[in-house]
Amino acid sequence: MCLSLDALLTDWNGETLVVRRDAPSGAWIFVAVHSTQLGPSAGGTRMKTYGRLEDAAQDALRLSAAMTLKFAVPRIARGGGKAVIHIPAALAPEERRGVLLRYGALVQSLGGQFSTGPDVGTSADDMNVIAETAAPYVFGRTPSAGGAGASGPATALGVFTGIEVACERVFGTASLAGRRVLVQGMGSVGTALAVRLDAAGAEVLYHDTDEAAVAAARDLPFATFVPADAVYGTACDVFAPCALGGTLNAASIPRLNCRAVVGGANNQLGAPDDAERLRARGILYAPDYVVNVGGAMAIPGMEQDGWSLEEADEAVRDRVRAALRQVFEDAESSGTTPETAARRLAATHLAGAGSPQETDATRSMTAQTRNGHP
Ligand code: PPY
Repeated sequence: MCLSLDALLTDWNGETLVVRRDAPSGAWIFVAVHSTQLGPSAGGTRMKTYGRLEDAAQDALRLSAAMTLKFAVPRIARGGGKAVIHIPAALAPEERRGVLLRYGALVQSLGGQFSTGPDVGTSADDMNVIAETAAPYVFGRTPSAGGAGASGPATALGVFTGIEVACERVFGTASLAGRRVLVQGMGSVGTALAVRLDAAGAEVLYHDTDEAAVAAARDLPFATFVPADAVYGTACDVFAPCALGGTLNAASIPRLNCRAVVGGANNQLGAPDDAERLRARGILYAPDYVVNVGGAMAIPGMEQDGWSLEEADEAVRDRVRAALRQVFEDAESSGTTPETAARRLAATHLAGAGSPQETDATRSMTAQTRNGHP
């Protein structure tokens, strides 16, 4: 469904939206700062081709709101933001570099209100380029450029921990030995998750719509490919959405044949009702932003707070485990869905930092629109 910009902005309870037309490439850049209540905002830069401009804006707005929840649940002192670069078509390397440099200058002009990192369609190498014009507001550069590298492995560690917590709740043991997990999407998070699951003795099934990703996954001899029409119906213990958002919806949920859903993708629920749909089917859902915080926790932790890799891994494991256990317990004791329990937890943490967010009284939004040229 495509919403008007009016509806998108009215529904979004964030702070600032910057819109920039990149004339040389024909790209549109959206930087959405949803909240700076807990600290300056941070969030990845997503780069892809959308059907319509509204779709790109919607992605930036929704993803920025998810980042606020992601940081608020484990009480990380950052706010939610996200950037989307909507490119008209695949760009030649020099054109791509040009867009990233001009985008970096835009990030720099925000003066630290927004810092960025990798997301779908951008890599650690891209962060190196963006940092040429946006430093110090860039996370996740390559180690050779002084960064902590790709965020996928840390995100996968958090998702893996979430799967353990869900299994502990559903089966009475966190051990993954012999558990069957279906990974939807074999990008950087899905692949790292599959490797961890195999090392823990789980049986790994996977699907990806992209032929190159499937070809790469063939290098993982332990993983079994599942065709597109069997993704939702295949029997498994845990279904792990690690591709794009919206895969849990009115069409897919009735087909699921699993006990729990725990994955790395952002915004997995197509609509708010889908959390209740999952609960009605007896499927335990781990809210995406509770378990996919690993990259956003570990990379800034290592680059800004001086954590070692071991300290970052420990922080991701401990904080995801504690948060998800609490969310499941709160959901059970209050007779609600884990999604509602997690939102309440985030709201409590946000309220503790200052005035409560997400109430009608504080639902103020200032949309600042810029249409400029570099
Ligand atoms: C996300 O978790 O969705 C991100 O945006 C990743 C991120 C955010 C901030 C710094 C590094 C990675």
